[in-house]
This record gives sequence, C-alpha cells and structure tokens, in this order.
Amino acid sequence: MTTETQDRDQTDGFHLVIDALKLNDIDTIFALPGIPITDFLRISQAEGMKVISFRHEQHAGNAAAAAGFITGKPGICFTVSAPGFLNGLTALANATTNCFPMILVSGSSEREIVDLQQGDYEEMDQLAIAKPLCKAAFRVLHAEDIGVGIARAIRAAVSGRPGGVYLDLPAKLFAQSIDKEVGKRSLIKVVDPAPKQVPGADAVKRAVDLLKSAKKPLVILGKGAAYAQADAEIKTFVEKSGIPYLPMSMAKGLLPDTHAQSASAARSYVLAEADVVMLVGARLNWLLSHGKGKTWGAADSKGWGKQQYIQVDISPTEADSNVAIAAPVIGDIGSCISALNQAMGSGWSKPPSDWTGAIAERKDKNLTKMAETLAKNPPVMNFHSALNVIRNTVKANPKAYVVNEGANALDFTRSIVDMYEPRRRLDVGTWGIMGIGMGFAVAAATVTGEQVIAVEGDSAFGFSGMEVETICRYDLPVCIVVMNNNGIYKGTDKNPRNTEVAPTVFVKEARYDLMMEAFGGVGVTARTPEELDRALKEAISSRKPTLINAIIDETAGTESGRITSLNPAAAKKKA
Ligand code: ADP
Ligand code: TPW
Ligand code: MG
Repeated sequence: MTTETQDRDQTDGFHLVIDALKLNDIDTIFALPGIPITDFLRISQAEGMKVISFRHEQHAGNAAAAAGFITGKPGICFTVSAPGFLNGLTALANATTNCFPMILVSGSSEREIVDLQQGDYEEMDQLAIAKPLCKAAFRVLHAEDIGVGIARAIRAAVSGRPGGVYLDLPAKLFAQSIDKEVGKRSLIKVVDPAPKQVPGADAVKRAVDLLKSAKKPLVILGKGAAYAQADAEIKTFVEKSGIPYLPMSMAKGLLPDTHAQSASAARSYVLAEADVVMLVGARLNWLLSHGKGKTWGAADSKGWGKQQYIQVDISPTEADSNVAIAAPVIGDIGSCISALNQAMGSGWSKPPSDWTGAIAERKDKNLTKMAETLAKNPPVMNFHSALNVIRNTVKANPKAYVVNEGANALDFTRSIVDMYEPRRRLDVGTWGIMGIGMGFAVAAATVTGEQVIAVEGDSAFGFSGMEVETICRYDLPVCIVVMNNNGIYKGTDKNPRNTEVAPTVFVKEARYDLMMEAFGGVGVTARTPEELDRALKEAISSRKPTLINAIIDETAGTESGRITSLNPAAAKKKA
C-alpha cells in the first residue's frame, strides 16, 4: 500500500469533530482562532461549515448561547486553551443560568504536563474549572470517542432544562489518525435530543381544578415558554382561558404585546391582587421578587402573598424553590400546555369580569399616560422620545430582533418597545449581565438573516464594542443604537475631591459612530427623534452595519434603572 492510499483510508480528529457536528445538523461555529484550533477552524470552513470569527471569546460564547435560544439547537463556540477558555467561560455560565443550550469547546494543553503542573503552554485544568459553572462537562482523549463526546454534549445541552456544556478537546486529539471506516462508524446521530416529557394526568387535573376555582387568575410567561417553541399551544391556552397574562422580558412577543389580555401595563396591580398564578417557563427568582413581599400583596418584605401557584416547568426541582407551589406541572411546555388545553375541555368559563375589568381600567389609564409621555418632544432628546422612535420602528418591522442591554436603556426599552413575534427580544436575562450585546446581535443576524436592532446603553455597548468589526466583516444587517447619556446610569456624577472624573462618568458625547466607520460601516449622530428615525429607516432599508450615536439628556437616568433598591446604600437606608 502506498502512503497516499494509506492517507486516503485514514481520518483524523479534526475531521471527526466536523463530521460529528454536521451529522447532527450543526452548521455554524462561533469562534476565536489560535493554538490548537486554528487549523480546525480552517478545515471546518473548507468542509462547508459557517465559521464566525470574533475579537473576544466572550462574545463568541454569547453568540452561541443566543443561537441556542433562537433555534433550540445547541450553539457551538470554539476557543483556545486557558485564557481563551476563561474568556468564554462567562458566556457558558450565563447560558447555563438562563437555560440556553450551548456547547463551549476549548482546545487544551497536554494532559500529562497539565496534571503534573510542569508548565505547559497555556496550562490549566479546564475541565475541573468548567464543571461547577455548567450543566455538564466532558473530555475526549481518543479520536474514536469523538462521536460519543459530541453526542453526550448535545444531549446534555438540549434535553430537560437546557444549559451550557463544556467539551474539552486536548490539542493532541485533533491530529490523531484512525481508520476512516472505523471513524465513520464511531459517529452518532443523536435521535430525539430533547425528548418530549409528558406531564402526569393527575398533575394536569390538579392544575385545571385550581384554575377553575380562581377568581383572579394570572398567567406569567417566561423565556422558557418562548424557548419551547410551543407558540400555537400557548396562544390557544391564553385565548381559550381568557386569563390575563404577563410576559417576562424575553417572553415579550410570544403573544403580541398589544394583545387585549396582556396585563403588562397593570403589572403591579395584577401581581399584588392575583389569587391563582400560573408560571409557564418562568422562575420565581429575584425578577419576580421571589414570590414574596409587597409586590405580591404581602404585609411585609419577607412575607408570602395569598396567591396559589401552578408551575409549568421541565425541571422537577424548580417547584417550591421560593414559595409553595400548589400544582406543579412537570414536562416540556408544548406537552404540558397541550394537555392543559385538552383538560380544560369546551365551555371553559372566562375569569370573572370584575377582575378583567379592573385590569382593563388600570391598563387604559397607564397606557394613556405612557402615550402622553411618548408624544412629548422635549428640547433635549431623552429615553422616552428616542425610544418612541424605536417603538414605531419595531412596529413597522415586527420580524426584527431587538437586542437590549444597559440599566435605564434596558428598563425603558423593555417597557416602551412592544414586541410582536416570539423570541425576537434578546437581553441581559437572569443575571442582568452587561456584555451580551454584540454577540447576541451577530448570532441573531447570522442564524436568521433578519434585521437586528441593538439598543445599547453607552456603558453596556463598551463591553462588546470591538465586535463592530465582526459585524462589518460579515456585513450583517445590524443597527446599533447607543443611548449615549455620558455614563453608567447618567453622566452627571461629580467626584467630591475634584481629581479624576466620577467612576460612573465617561468622555462627554463620545463618538461611538466613528467606531463603526472605522471598519467601513455607517456611523450617524442623532440628536433629535427625527434624526434617529431617518437613520434607522436608512439602516433597515440598506441592511448595512450601522451605529447610531443617540445623544440623549445626560440627567435622564436613575441609579441602576428600576433596581435602585438593590444597592447596599439604599438597603441600609430602608433598614
Ligand atoms: P424568565 O427570566 O423569563 O422569568 P427563567 O429563565 O427564570 O425565565 O425560567 C425559565 C424556565 O423555563 C426554567 O425554569 C426552565 O427549566 C424552564 N424551561 C426551559 N425550557 C423549557 C421547556 N422546553 N419546557 C418546560 N420548561 C422549560
Ligand atoms: C458584567 C453592572 C449594570 S447596568 C451597567 C452596569 C455597569 C451599565 C449601565 O449604564 P448604561 O445604561 O449601559 O450606559 P444607562 O442607560 O442606565 O446609562 N458588569 C457586568 N454586568 C453588570 N450588570 C454590571 C457590571 C451594571
Ligand atoms: Mg449610559
């Protein structure tokens, strides 16, 4: 046998990883090259994979997480060893926290040297470090185990409660050769990676009975409900039951925010007053005040409200995590909601009209007030007058993805900009993390081809700003709007000592638009709603990478946006 035929009969780690991913319909890799994955990325591209190369691993990781949320397939991120791995780790931990399926694959250094701590190039025990921060972590040492490694990573990421998975691929593995046929037979096409989990009939009956008994029922839709892609079942449930609902931030658009049953504009009223609350893919964490305190109508901050809860969730250990759950319904949301729809039968009585009427009254009042505020055109543009333009833009372009981060820039956008389509809002999620912006934007544009509008606080944008080069390089239809108020929360803080500027204040009227121009994109400064509107329309019709530096009133924000009370000084004052 000649060497050539020998080579033709052989495959290697590089190709086996690519073949295993392809076999499982994974066609996109978010990455940052370097030893030992540079050649892997080159070969992936040559083999027809889409490889999106970033400027920092955190953003590649965030892109993978967002792709996971949007598609329900695990998003894939590749990084180099130790520092690259650590840079990607924040995204992996954040994905796990948010229940987004992603796989962080990092190359690693030589096991023998790492384990004896003999000082290898980029030495680190990556597997041990990743383990507590993700749902599962695996390492593959032999080429013939690559198929199993990828299969286990995929299953761990998307089955049950989705999350982040770490896969450690030592440098040596990529170059290992094995017989081509043996290699091919070692690959696994994962059958039914996220199996349906059907709830028990008794659990469904318990929930329906409780709903029937409710005088003031409320449904809360969380991002798990959006992720589940059970849009039609959820719509049927909400409309058949007639129950008012609140969408959590990333569940906005699951039903259009303009839906008659949306209680968003009467949020504080419904949370405090409801008697039966059905959580669908939403945890009773800090974002819902842990189900306790004045928000829920309790007498004091630690007290439980009078609500009884139904919790629809795939995780059997989520129930009772904060307050008692009277009727847990455990399963995937599609199966659970279908079962509930069936069990409700025909002739379901809608909630009492004094409840829905009281909500409608408050809603009308608040919506009228909001409309008045939005119609104002103050001499200096502020969050409201700027976001009114974005609100109208999204209304006219309901398929556009809205990426959103910041403090005030987040809170105001969430409440002002209505969403009309499921899974179109991507934001700071469970941690309120800054830095997801450009990674999420690149992912949304790459995997869907739709227009992305990223509404960014000027501080928030800074965390991932360098990725405007990535956006320009791949010529993505991303329009970034920087809400420039000269700083974190606002731009007016003073240092009492008059030495350096205050820690929350930035360079005044910084030219973020020039960052986009530096890489060939379109940069615009907007000081009025008209200028902002013109620039947005142009960005959407041209689909060119665009950054609009929206200069807004630097006094407009409040400390930490809506969560001022979580600052220790505020808590001290309250005590
Ligand atoms: P939000 O921040 O919008 O309130 P959370 O992230 O707190 O939402 O909650 C999401 C919940 O959805 C998690 O408890 C998770 O277990 C659950 N979940 C995710 N995917 C599914 C699914 N397909 N079926 C059922 N529950 C799901
Ligand atoms: C990884 C803390 C929360 S919000 C924010 C910071 C730094 C920026 C707010 O300023 P911005 O918005 O974006 O200009 P605005 O409109 O209020 O002026 N590091 C991480 N995550 C978080 N959440 C922080 C710091 C923070
Ligand atoms: Mg700011």
